[in-house]
Amino acid sequence: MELGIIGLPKNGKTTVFSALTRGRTETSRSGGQSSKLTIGVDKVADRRVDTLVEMFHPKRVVQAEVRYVDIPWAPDSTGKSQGIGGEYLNALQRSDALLHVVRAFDEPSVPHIQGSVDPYRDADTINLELAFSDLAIIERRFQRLEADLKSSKAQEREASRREAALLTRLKEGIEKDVPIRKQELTAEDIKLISAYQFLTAKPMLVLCNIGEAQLPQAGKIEEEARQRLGNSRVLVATMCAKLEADLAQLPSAEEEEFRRSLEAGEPGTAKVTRLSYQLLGLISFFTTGPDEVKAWTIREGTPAVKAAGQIHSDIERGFIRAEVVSFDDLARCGGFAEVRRQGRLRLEGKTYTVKDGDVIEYLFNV
Ligand SMILES: Nc1nc2c(ncn2[C@@H]2O[C@H](COP(=O)(O)OP(=O)(O)OP(=O)(O)O)[C@@H](O)[C@H]2O)c(=O)[nH]1
Ligand SMILES: [Mg+2]
Repeated sequence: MELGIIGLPKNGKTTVFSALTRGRTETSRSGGQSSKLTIGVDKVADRRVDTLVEMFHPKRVVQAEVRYVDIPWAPDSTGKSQGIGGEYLNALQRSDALLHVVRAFDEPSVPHIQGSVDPYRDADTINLELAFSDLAIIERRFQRLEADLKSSKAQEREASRREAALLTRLKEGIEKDVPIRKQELTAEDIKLISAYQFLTAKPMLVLCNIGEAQLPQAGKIEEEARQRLGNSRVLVATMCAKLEADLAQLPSAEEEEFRRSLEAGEPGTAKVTRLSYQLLGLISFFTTGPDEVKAWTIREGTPAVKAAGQIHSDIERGFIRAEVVSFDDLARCGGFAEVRRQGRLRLEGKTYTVKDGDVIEYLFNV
């Protein structure tokens, strides 16, 4: 899973990025001085993995990972409706979801480019830029389709006509301020436009970056932001990015102590991962053994045979059955012997829908 961090200049994107990746940067792709994408990885903390490790003492532990891309906002494009271009656009298009940082913190030493702090105005500005970008892509595609419509083959003309009709509908929606993610689309529509990676189609997590002094009001700020910006595909959270970035540098025992004394609540990384999984409809399943305990991330509703393909295409191809126990049952029993004795180990076939927290052993034959 890859999340692209966006937001106006000096809204705290890089601070959020450091908090989420604990300052561990994977790569930094640089194209000129002002344009720079930084990529980092957060290993998803999951208490279930910790329990499995205690139970199996494996040689290796593989946690799930979330990749974050810190995407600087090109300052001169803001408000000029030129749309987003180049590597920024590519990075945004590659993201599974957008992590939209809006500034609620007040800090006189860091003046806001608009002269005042207003998270809703900032959110509108960015959302408008995303809309411009989609409109520009649609416009370019229209030009191509027009040429295709003159094609000699009736079948191609028909396909182009259908696509043009859909794009016209999307365009009219965006112009009425309805992002694509809120428009009604059939599964076929979604397939047809998936290659365009429209930015307003992407699920979004709006992260309201609050100052330390606002921590006591975090709940209230979050609720208001949720009312104004949230829906099923736009989740909203508050985070004190500067504090979280500082806490992320500490050893975990100290971090917990500080967190408690500052009443800083759920760690920012945990909050963002939890909401991103929810936003993208992702769940985790686990494989265990003396060699390795590993967390796998899949979409909700994935059948066992497809989930097997994540591990290895051979297992998907040669699938015989899956032996499944829920994490809760396994933890309660303390090991597979007891799980079997209590009859909690289920034999499941190809079409079994994997549940969050399933511990799976695949039997296969190639
Ligand atoms: N007081 C306070 N300062 C913050 C907070 N978050 C970020 N800052 C400060 O605001 C400044 C800008 O933060 P960055 O994280 O660099 O913001 P950015 O969005 O990455 O900025 P650009 O990359 O320049 O667009 C830095 O000096 C941060 O220390 C916060 O929650 N509270
Ligand atoms: Mg930055």
